[in-house]
Amino acid sequence: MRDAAAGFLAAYGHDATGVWSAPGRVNLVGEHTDYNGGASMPIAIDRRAVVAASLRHDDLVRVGTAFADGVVEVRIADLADATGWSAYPLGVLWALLDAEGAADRVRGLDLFIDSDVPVGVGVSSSAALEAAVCVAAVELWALDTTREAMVVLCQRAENVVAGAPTGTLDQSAALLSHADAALLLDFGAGSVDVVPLGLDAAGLAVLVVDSTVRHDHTTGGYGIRRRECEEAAGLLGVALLAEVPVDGLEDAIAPLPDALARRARHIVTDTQRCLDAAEAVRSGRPRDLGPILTAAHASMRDDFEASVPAVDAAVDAAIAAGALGARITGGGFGGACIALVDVDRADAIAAAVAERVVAEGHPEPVAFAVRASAGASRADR
Ligand code: GAF
Repeated sequence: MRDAAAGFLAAYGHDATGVWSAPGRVNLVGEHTDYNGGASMPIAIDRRAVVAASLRHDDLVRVGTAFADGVVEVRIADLADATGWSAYPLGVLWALLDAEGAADRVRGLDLFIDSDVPVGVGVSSSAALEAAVCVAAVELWALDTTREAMVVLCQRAENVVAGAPTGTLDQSAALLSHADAALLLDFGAGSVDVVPLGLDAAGLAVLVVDSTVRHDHTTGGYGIRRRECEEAAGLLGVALLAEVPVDGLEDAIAPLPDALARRARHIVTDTQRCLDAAEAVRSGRPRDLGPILTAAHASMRDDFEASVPAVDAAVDAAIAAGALGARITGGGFGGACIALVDVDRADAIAAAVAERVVAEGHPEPVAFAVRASAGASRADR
């Protein structure tokens, strides 16, 4: 927060009006289910994007950041033309003003962004940035936009301006999360339930192991999987794959080509795993999350084919070292796995994973523990 405020002062020569922040996320289970009408169970993490911001007296928007040189300047009327990293913050402002019909009655903004959410790891650095900018702009422009509406606006910015065909999982986690709790998101029903986790009380921790293999959802596998899911749904005669019941699943998907059947199986079974995970936690059995995570990894690896060897190696190594369960988290095609561990074993498991993954010829992974944290908020009050 101090760095963002200091960066703002250095860039613009005066203090910001306020500082807002939003978290990255770790998805405990339920992957690629958002755009298929299924379920997910994410936590917001204690790594945040921070934006220092002030209103201007004209129609200019300026945005600077600690992770790129220079300040990008654009008129409010031209926000949708943003490219590169600035497409995320400026795309959010465009989507917000477009939805509120407010482009001709607001003044410009000065923004300075900093973040300790690692990029390309699969912990939603982009949604954190979008959400932080969104809550700042909504407050400075005195708009009535609800958190639920912000989720959709941030997704729209990412889809339209940044060009990544993503769902609403990450933005939901960044904007709606509560400390020490997961969210149970049902994208079919549109419901959001807060599920207290009790991990501290159970002596458990969530470890993120970054494979350092980078992914990019604006290109490649993510969009291909999305199209495969749409094709499978079309062949099965459902609007969204998660409408296929888990009972009788194998018979239902039998007519599909093999790859599409496996995509469908992943979506339906991962949605069921979310319900099982929420039930385990609500019944005071958080350790039972472990096998659910490991089964979810096998599904991402074998049925959805969205894992990579370095992440598979980290998952196997974590389980061999005593993790209760482990799985790739996020969209896949690189990124990180999470491991559910006894807190007093976290360091030893992280070290054992690094040793074995390197011995198997993969890059040295980077491990860090995360805590379930609150969603976007003003940070200087
Ligand atoms: C990425 C996307 F942004 C999300 O919408 C979601 O589909 C996720 O991959 C996979 O669960 O993070």
